[in-house]
Amino acid sequence: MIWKEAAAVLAVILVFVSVPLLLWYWRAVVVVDHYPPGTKIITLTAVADGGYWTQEEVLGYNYWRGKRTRTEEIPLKQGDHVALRLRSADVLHTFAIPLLRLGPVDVPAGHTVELEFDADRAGALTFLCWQVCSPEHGHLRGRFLVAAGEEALEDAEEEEEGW
Ligand SMILES: [Cu+2]
Repeated sequence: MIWKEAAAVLAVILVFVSVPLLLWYWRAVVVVDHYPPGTKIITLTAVADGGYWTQEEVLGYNYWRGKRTRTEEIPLKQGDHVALRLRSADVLHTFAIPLLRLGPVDVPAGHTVELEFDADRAGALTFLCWQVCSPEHGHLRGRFLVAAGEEALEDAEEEEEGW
């Protein structure tokens, strides 16, 4: 009898340990591996209540709890290949980077929408929610700040010399 109980306890412990481990493995290995090496992976979650995008994790149980950091500026380097993993914490949002003619793509709650782009040009790239999702819809925006890469600077210098 005691063996059966011990086996049951062991099974429960195994589940409690292996489920988080599998989740960690999924996120740290499987997700990262499916992008080209060197890809910058950025997760953005849209929140209608307050109207913001955040890089922090928003889950069902912590939606109403605490304040998350509004992501307004994301630094990038010129030449970065970026993989966005877009989520919604609540209603249907839509994501777009107008300057790159990227999107709008629907970001339904409960899904992770993948979107990749190359930060070819230095400067600011505004990203925003494309549809009126909530009274605070207008605040659902931010910018990628693409810093000029060294190669780009060298190219520019060469061009100048050529003149
Ligand atoms: Cu919106």
